[in-house]
This record gives sequence, C-alpha cells and structure tokens, in this order.
Amino acid sequence: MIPSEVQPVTAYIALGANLGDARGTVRQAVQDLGTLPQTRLVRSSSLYRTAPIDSSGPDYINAVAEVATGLSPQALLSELQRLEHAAGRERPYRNAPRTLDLDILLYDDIMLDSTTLTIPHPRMAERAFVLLPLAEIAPHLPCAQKLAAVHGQAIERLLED
Ligand code: A4P
Ligand code: MG
Repeated sequence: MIPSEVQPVTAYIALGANLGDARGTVRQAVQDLGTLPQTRLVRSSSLYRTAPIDSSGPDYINAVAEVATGLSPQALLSELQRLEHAAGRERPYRNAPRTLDLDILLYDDIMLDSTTLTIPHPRMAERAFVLLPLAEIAPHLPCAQKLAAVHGQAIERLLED
C-alpha cells in the first residue's frame, strides 16, 4: 500500500535464481515485491532461462519487474535483501550460484554511486538476462544498440505453464 501523501517513483528490479526451485522462487518474489511497504507491483516480464554469465552452476531463471515505490533507494535495497534472506540466500563468494538475487536496475532517473548502492546497475548493459526482460516490459528503455551488443548470449523466454 502506498499512502496517499507519498509520491511514488518508478523502479525496475532484476530477479535471478539458479539454485533450488528457481522458477517457483522467482515467481513468488515477483508477487512479494508488491507486498513491500509503500510499494506496488506495476508489471513483470516473462520468466527467462539463461546460461550463467561470469557465474557457475545450473541455468538461471531471470525476470524484471516494474514497481511504483515510496521507499528511498537504500530502503528499497534493504527490503530486497530481506526477501533474498527469506529465500535462503547465502553469499559464499561473489557471483556464486544463488537461491534469489534482487538487484535495483533503475530508480526513477537518479544516478547514485555509494559504497552499498550503484544505480543504474553498473553491469545491466552487458547482460541479455537483464536487457531482454526489461525490453519486454519497458520497450522505451534499452536502446537497440545495447540489445545488439548482447546478441549471442544464451537466453530463452519461457512459456507459461
Ligand atoms: N549493490 C550495489 N548496487 C546495487 C544495486 N543496484 N542493486 C551492492 C542491488 N545491490 C547493489 O550484491 C553485492 C552488493 O552489491 C550488495 O551488498 C549491495 O550493497 P550481492 O547480491 O550480495 O552479490 P552478487 O549477486 O554476487 O553481486 P551482484 O552485483 O548482484 O552480481 P551481478 O553483477 O548482478 O551478477 N548469469 C545469469 N545468467 N543470470 C544472473 O542472474 N547474476 C549474476 C550476478 C552473475 N551471472 C548471472 C546472473
Ligand atoms: Mg545482487
């Protein structure tokens, strides 16, 4: 619920998982985004099966969701980390296989670079598993040049089951 006095902004969240029931976890996490304080789920992409990039383990399930939120970027990150934790996220090393990863891609049109948060997400433009789901729900955002640059990375849009 967003209190009426709060002016929400649009944020895009990347979801990824490649351990356990990755499909089920990502689907549930999309719904959970809409239950965060001062936050509403606006739309979400299909699920995508993607080969690990700079990572290992099974194929990933990825998706992107758009939310309207009254949370600050740092408060939103804390809420996403709470959801990751609830899904059993462990961090044995960087880019380790994971039960759930939730990254802030874009938050309104802000640019931010602090020790805990960089927005826009610094690696989003290199990754088909971010750009294709983002283009599905926000075709105005990733430019054709960026999409062309990730052409060739293994990604398959999954049909509903
Ligand atoms: N952090 C800084 N900026 C942000 C942001 N915009 N959103 C900080 C979220 N977190 C942000 O993240 C490490 C720290 O980044 C956080 O404590 C936060 O303060 P993490 O989730 O603990 O660790 P990580 O996932 O290993 O790092 P990160 O940066 O999320 O990794 P990447 O670069 O996003 O890559 N291949 C496929 N096919 N699909 C994937 O989903 N994901 C990764 C992770 C690699 N390869 C993949 C996939
Ligand atoms: Mg992350």
